[in-house]
Amino acid sequence: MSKHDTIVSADVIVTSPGRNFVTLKITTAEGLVGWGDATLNGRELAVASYLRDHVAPLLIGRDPARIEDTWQYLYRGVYWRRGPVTMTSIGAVDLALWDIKGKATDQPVYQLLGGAVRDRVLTYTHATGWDVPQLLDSLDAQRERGFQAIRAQTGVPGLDIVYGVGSPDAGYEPAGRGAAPVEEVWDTAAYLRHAPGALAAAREHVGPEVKLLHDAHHRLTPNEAARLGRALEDVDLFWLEDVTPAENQEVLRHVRRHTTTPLAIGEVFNTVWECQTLITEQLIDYVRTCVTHAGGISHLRRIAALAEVWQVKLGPHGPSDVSPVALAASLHVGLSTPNFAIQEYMGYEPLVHEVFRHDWSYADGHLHPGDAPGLGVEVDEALAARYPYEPAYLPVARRRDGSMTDW
Ligand code: CS2
Ligand code: MG
Repeated sequence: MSKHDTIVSADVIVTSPGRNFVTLKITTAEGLVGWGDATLNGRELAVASYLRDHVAPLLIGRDPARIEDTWQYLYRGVYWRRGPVTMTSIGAVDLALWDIKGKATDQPVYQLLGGAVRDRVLTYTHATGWDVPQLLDSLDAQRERGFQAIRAQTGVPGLDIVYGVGSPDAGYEPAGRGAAPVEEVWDTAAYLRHAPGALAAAREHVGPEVKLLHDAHHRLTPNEAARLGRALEDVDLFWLEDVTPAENQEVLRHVRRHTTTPLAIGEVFNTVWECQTLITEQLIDYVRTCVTHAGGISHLRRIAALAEVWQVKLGPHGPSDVSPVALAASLHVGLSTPNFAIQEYMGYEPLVHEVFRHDWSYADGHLHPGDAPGLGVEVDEALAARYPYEPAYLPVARRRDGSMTDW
């Protein structure tokens, strides 16, 4: 890329090869193409419009090499800063520009981030079951695939639908297709009666070495979270995730006072400022911010840098509802960031791998971004065009009395 290269187009591709993905394509005058993931599960079209209507026109003519200046321009220039739509849009631009810079220098992005600090990135995947026997079978299946770290989620007696539990033979996709969210019934008391026993059975089954994780998915009060964390201490979890909605980060002080079970929070956070108290007061052990939803590689590295000062590690969100472009970007950060601990990897349906042809690879419980220039993902636009967007929403949850709670 010469010093005179400029951005000549920024196009948004919405495709649905089994589920909706939003991808930003930035092209330069010298023919370089960069890809950025802009998928926000359940609000995909909001990000597509933000990019098409308010960001793309501002990118034309800009220097693609000026990644940080573009980040600052889009973050400070919007005035109405932060939030998932804005930060996902900025994240998509950031990923695409890092992709371009890698291609222009013929380097995988991790080399531009300081080079590898490890040989491969530890990953975890999901095991799930409507009951404990099904969960144990799912744990066995994931261990046979080589995973050393596995998240365990089960159904709860008395509840028809529970977060994280899908059909045993298909991946779990939380967003239901249709014009409105599915409404689920949630019962915290039933969950707290069931979870400790189910997870203790999982630990008994897999033995002491497998890293077990569990996601409470924002549903507990601080004291309920403290009780659950204490009840799980003998299960020796790698982490207990999203124990409570963390808009009020100070409530984690209560949880922290009562349990040493490691805590992970952050997948719904979009900037370092939302993680600041959690990190600087060491209220968490792992920060979960996702490269797509937290402003891209440039901002995820800022979060990592703050976390490193306070001995907090990164465990980025990596569900099937961010694209293989996002996973690639997260792995380039993971390979080059000292306090990066683990990458979530739910896997993708075969068609998704055809639409997003990637250089990253999985083996023996670890991932590697590959050494292709840039992020190492190319989008098959013709194939993507065959799968138009389909309305899909994440569920909502109500208590048994009908009042809304957190899904
Ligand atoms: C979950 C996600 O992977 C996780 O930790 O919290 O599955 C989350 O529910 C989805 O990404 C929401 O779209
Ligand atoms: Mg989660």
